[in-house]
Amino acid sequence: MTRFYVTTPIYYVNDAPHIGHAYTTLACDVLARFMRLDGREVHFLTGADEHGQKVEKAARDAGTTPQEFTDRVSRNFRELAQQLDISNDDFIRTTEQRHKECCAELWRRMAARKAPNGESNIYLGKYAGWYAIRDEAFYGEDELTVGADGKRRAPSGAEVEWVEEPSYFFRLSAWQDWLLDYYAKGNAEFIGPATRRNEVTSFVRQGLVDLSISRTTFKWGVPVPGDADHIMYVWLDALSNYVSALGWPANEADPQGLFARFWPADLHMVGKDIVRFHTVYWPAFLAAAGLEPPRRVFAHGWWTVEGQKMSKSLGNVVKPADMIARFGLDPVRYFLLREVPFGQDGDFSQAAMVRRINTDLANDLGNLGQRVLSFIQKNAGASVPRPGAFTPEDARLLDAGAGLLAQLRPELAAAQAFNRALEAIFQVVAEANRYVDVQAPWTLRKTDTARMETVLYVLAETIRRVAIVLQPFMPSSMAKLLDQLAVPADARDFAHFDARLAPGTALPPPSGVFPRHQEQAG
Ligand code: ME8
Repeated sequence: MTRFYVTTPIYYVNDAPHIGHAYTTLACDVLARFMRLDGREVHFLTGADEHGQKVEKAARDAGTTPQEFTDRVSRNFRELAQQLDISNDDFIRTTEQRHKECCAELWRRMAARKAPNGESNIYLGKYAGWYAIRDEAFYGEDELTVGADGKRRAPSGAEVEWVEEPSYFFRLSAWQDWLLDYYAKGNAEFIGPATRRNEVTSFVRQGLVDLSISRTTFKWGVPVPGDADHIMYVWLDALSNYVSALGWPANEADPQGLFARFWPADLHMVGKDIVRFHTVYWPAFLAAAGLEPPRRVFAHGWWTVEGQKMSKSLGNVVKPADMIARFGLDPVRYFLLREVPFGQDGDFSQAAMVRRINTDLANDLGNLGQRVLSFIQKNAGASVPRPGAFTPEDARLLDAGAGLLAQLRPELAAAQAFNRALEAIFQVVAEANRYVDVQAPWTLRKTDTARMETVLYVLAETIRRVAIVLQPFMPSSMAKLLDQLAVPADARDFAHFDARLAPGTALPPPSGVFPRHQEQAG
């Protein structure tokens, strides 16, 4: 497989971007960058979810029209991508014409085809039930709890309201066996991690009810083809972004078009809150329309902040821009993906962040680079040292570096285990630090300069490999480190991973890549 299509959820624009949104987008960015360096043709999509009752209400509260409101606030998410140095190829907004046309066609195709039980996929009925605007989701009575205030709430904590209106339904109930079959048949990797796969499978096994897919009591959405009294359910609208951004249906017949090249998606990255929409509704919608389902959906865990749920009312929402201003972009990128096993929940704390930055980045990696490069600068002619024969210790460290890429490919491409990938890289960094101490080039300088050159070469070569594989995580710091090793810009991809540093190449004066973080008082 030479192509790779990865997507983030499209975020609700009424919310201010926070560290949770940054997390998902960042994880996708690391994968996109990794795959590009690995020679794959990548399409990386993110965007904004702009329709629905929640956004309509937020616009009203802001005293403006939904269009003016979404034009303004969707910029926050574009800016988030820029602040985080995200390498997305496209940014889709569901209010764009290309998207609305796609939704309408998807609806028409679903309506034109039969469900597996021979009945039509879409039928007109009446919805009477509970709806949570915050989640933009319907709930059954049995899923709700009644609080001390007498209000009914969804499992997410969102308040629900009673809704009764004419509605088109999607015959989800008829897709149950097809879905279970799809999860099982050679698609064990469709839902990750495995705990989520089990949850979703047992949810579907319990039986699916038909899904209301249109609303009549508000206007902010895509009109249902042939019945302008209805607008499409915002999740049907939103999920379609993954194909509308590829130019479907306009380019369906074009073998060179984005759709032919990139669909089905290799990975929809989402948070665990929206796994059901992506692993139950979305593949069923696609199959109903005669399109292929995505290859994989990975649902990561949830960040709390200093032990608490992030919320506007608690005033503890962590803004990525503030963290970047305080700690620097690459340390933030590193911390988020290193701290918590990907897929599990995590707690964001400033103390943990400072610890990671000072230990892993400043002490371990930063110091290694700075020590070795300034030693070469002063004592080895400011150029890549000339190695002699390698000892078993040299070979062991060189092999550890050389083995990294083969370790990372399955961790990232198959398992999305960012923390394990980083752990593997930092094990090599730790070995390199031990090697410097044991080999003591500062002693060799006085006793055996030929051996000193070999030791420095082994170290420089190890730093080169570490920097190459860390590029997807910390692009600008690793560019700086590779500059200091005089690695040409066109020799930084994985095809050049095994190309050794050329002895004698002049090296520029080094400068520290990761300063220690000193907490400011107050
Ligand atoms: O659900 N920890 O948009 P949304 C980790 N528009 N991740 C978090 C997080 C946290 N505390 N908070 C948010 C929607 N996220 C729909 C999606 S897709 C077709 C439509 C991340 O703005 C996580 O990825 O509520 C979660 O799934 C997503 O933001 C929800 O974003």
